[in-house]
Amino acid sequence: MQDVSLSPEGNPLGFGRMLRKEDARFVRGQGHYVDDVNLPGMLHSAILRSPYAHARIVSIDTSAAEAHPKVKAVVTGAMLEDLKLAWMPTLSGDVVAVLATDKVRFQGQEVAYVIAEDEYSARDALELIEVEYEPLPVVADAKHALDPDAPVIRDDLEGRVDNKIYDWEAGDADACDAVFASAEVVVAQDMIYPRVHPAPMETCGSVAYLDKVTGKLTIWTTTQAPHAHRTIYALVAGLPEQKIQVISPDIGGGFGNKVGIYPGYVLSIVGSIVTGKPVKWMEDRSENLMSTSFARDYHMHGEIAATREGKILGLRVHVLADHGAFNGVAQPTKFPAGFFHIFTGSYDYPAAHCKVTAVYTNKALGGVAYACSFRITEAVYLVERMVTCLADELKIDPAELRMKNLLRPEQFPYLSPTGWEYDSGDYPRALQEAMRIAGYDELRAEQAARRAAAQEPGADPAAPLMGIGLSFFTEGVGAGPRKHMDILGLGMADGCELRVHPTGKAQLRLSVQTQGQGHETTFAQIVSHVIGLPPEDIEVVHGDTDNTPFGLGTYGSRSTPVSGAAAAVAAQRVKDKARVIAAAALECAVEDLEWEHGRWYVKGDPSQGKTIAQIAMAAHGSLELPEGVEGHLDASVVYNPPNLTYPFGAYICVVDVDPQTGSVKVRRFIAVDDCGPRINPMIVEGQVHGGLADGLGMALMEVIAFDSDGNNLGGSFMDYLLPTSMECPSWELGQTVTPSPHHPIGVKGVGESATVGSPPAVVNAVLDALQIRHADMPFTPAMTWRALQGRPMRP
Ligand code: MCN
Ligand code: CUN
Repeated sequence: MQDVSLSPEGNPLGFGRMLRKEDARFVRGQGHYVDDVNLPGMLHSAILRSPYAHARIVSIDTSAAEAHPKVKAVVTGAMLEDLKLAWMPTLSGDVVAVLATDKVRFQGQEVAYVIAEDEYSARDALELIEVEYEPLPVVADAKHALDPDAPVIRDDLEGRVDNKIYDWEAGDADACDAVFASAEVVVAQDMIYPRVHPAPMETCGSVAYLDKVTGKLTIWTTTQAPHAHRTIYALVAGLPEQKIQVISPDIGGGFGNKVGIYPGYVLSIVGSIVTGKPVKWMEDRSENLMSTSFARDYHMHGEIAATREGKILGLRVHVLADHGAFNGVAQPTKFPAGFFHIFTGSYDYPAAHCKVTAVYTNKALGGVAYACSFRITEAVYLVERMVTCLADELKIDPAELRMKNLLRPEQFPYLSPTGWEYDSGDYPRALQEAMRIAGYDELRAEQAARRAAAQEPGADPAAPLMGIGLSFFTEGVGAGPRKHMDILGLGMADGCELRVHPTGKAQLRLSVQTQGQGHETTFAQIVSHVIGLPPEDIEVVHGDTDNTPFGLGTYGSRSTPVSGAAAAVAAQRVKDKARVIAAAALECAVEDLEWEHGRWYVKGDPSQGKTIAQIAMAAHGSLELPEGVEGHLDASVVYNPPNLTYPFGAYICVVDVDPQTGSVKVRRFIAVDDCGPRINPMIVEGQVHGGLADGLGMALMEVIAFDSDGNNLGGSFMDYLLPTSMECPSWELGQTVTPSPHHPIGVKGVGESATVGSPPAVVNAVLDALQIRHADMPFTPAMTWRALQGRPMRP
């Protein structure tokens, strides 16, 4: 594997550092996003949203808005009911209102839709719509959603008498209870993973055009899964699928925010049907923060059992999951709590059980999103907090306790107590590497010296409190296989097509969709790695359902594990076919050919050979090919992954807390990631940097809180704080490389790893500094200060 340094001489063949191909347009401001789509005669639109979290709609008067000179149409839920479009399915089999008809169920819910000549008129006209609401009691706190007197939020669903969505369990409860009953030590801890938001730079939007002559519907939209969206539009609107084209141009970040289908997308289609014109809908920042997929909102009770020496025996957990007013979670159907049941983490013990109770509340829908890996974020936070609490209880160094319990390399493939088969790993090595980079022993010595100094008479009361936090994570990314994993019945496999043109330049068509991850670069590198064409000669096509094969899209860090495997297999097929063609051209037997990167040659006579480009020309020419071999040089693959890939990592965070203000400074952050071989180490590092910033943000700043009336208190960037470079330290990265045994080129996903792994490291560091067993994130200065005073925490 080469790791060619970035150089002006050109790009590496295959794996290695290479500047992103897409940056040529991005750094010139030439990216093309949904809001850059402008069609002749295009109209604009805006959505009226509910100011109440829970209220009956008594009446809606749209007459003044309709009279606005620039308004073309006003749409209400009642009109959609006539079209049978008032409700649509969510990704988890619930239904959600496109426009509210009977009630509004969260603040920010869609109530009416205005289409006008320009965006400003559309927004002005929203203010002319008169809605009479009758406010209802609100469920703002998941802990009270199941109270006997709680109002039933989803009275639209037949036979509903309460707010429970489901109870779901994994693991062996009896075996787990037996272990806990006889364990020497049991530590219990409640913790909340607060509601946070992916907040991509570009908000969500779409431009829809239904051409009434051809019957073709074209939708330019912010989607991480164009093919799945197309199928769902076909099912919802009853339009023929071959007449629907979903185009996802450049996307300014997704982070899970663009997996689902939002009412706004459907409304832009309705707008085009009603007006006969293309209609654009783009939400603003507050709409994005208030109404599109939030993440987490898990209230967890964990219990960990161990021997006095620190051997972990079992872990059990009960989760209260706040799903908001509609169950809109995006995850494989069989797993209502996503992959949360991977919560046993990276350690070796047999007893585990979890129960997840999900409830409706008067909040926006969502539940996954924000680099969630289908809830592995919550799982890793739980186990890494529990292990740290156990270390505190046993007075054992948290690194030592982890080292004692980590799975050993010879245990792989490892079947976890909740049924996951971890593919490969060398965990102790990764933790040792992180401790080496950190200088762990010296850090602990410094901390001890500082603590001792603080006890001296006349010690400086403003001296920072130093904390060291660890986390070790195992991720499972790359969903399917399709037998076990589907979304709304669509199996999780991905297609890929590779065409090598006569002149030896290639085109690779993907079913996944990049939102900043650099697929145009890394997928070209995958093909280059296998067939030896330079990456710049391989054009990656994605994000247009008319021009790419079907597949489930980009989320859960699945692109490289699934679609990347498809690309590698397609390239391998091209290479195999090239061998047959080379044999015909060189008039020798296939077995007599030897491969060197990019070229087949005759064994023993390297001068007699054909490059892939030469073979491509021959494949399209008049060369006589053997029986059964078709001309041209291309391949088409559907890859159904046999298992997830299991990347892992060891993170160490060092913080200094100001005891007088509660402000937390992250002094150092060491991240050792193992995602198998790195296709493009620069891109992997960028993914890790981004994820670490996310994790730091969640641990220290980000939370979408609600008041008791269900008012969203995080609806703008004034209240919903995101980290900037000012809060981030200079990340210190390391790596180990453990290939996946089942992936054709051994790679594992990495896109969400750092977001999954870093929050517990930061939280563990802050609590270590405060010398407190537990307090809930985010550790804003106020929250940290309050924790220091021993006061109860509140958001
Ligand atoms: N890669 C690599 N070597 C590996 C593994 C990955 O070079 N061993 C490269 C990949 O080829 C790809 C990138 O790293 O270019 C991320 O790959 P992967 O882990 O397969 O993740 P996906 O491409 O499926 O991206 C999804 C993931 C998710 S789910 C979220 S959320 C998130 C993340 O990516 N959203 C992002 N990172 C993001 N980065 C940006 N800039 N924008 C987002 O919206
Ligand atoms: Cu869960 S956020 Mo990413 O899978 O798109």
